[in-house]
Amino acid sequence: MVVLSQPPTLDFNQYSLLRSTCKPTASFADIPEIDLSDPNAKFHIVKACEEFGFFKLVNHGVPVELMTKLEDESLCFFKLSKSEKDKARTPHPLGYGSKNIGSNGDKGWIEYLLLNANPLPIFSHDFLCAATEYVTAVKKLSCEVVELIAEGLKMERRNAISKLLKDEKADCCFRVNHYPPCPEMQGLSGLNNMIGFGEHTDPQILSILRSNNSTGLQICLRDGAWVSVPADAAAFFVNVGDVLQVMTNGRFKSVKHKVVVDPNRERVSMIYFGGPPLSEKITPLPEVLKDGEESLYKEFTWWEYKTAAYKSKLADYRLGAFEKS
Ligand code: GA4
Repeated sequence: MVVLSQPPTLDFNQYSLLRSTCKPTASFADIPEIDLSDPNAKFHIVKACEEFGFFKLVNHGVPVELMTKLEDESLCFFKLSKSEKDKARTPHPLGYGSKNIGSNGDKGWIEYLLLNANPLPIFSHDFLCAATEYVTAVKKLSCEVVELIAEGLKMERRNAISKLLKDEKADCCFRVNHYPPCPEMQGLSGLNNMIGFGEHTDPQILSILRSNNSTGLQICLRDGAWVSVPADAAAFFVNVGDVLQVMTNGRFKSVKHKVVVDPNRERVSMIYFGGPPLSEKITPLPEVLKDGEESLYKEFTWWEYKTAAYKSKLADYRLGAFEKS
């Protein structure tokens, strides 16, 4: 395949609605950092999920080369001409996409590959090899993390959550996001931000993100303040998703997050979304409920929740419709 130099995939003039004026966000040094080799990691993870719904994972055992290999392969793809990339546009929602996020009108300064992770579809050979290796490693890591969560919550069934991710019908997906630099923003005041991926929570159980050494990811704290997550290309960042919020009866909160674009630097992030099988009933784990505590949520399957999520707008509070009144 001939690699052409990249013509602009995104047109700045079409993006006026995505330029948000908001206070520059403070870089947040207090993001909980979990060292997986620490024997107390399970307790730190539970605390981080309760306080932030988000944490950074170090000493995770996944070689950095595996990350950079897939990042390089992905960049080779994103450097292709628009018409080449458009050949990978498959029916919604899997395949190559640019500018449009979901199918309900959300837009971002972004192009991406969104793939089913279980199994990965056939793509370019090198990309597929790198993606398979990477996804296998991250899937294993996601199982380790939820097993530590189960231990930290003092659950007898260590595999109560991980068995859902390990299931051959687990509904997991994987995306590589490419946020091209946006030099047009450079001259504008520091109060202007270009939105790469608007604020949202992830619907699944948990998501594991790795990005190149670029900033842009912001998370919303419990008090509503938005903070920037300092970049670390060797670490993973873990998000609690909506399903885990329900499984812990609201003890963990799915974290609201978004990405703003750096005017000068491209950002590449790779995210694994661990979801349960479509038919799985999502209810609070019995071990998590205290005596007499009732579920805050109506009973629903992942299929029902996913279907509703895909009809919603990115920033909607999707769990609202599933809460008991
Ligand atoms: C957010 C998390 C994942 O990226 C994703 C997204 C999906 C999409 O991009 O098609 C959604 C979004 C995400 C939540 C609400 C719906 C669906 C876009 C959108 C407006 C792949 C997912 O599973 O949910």
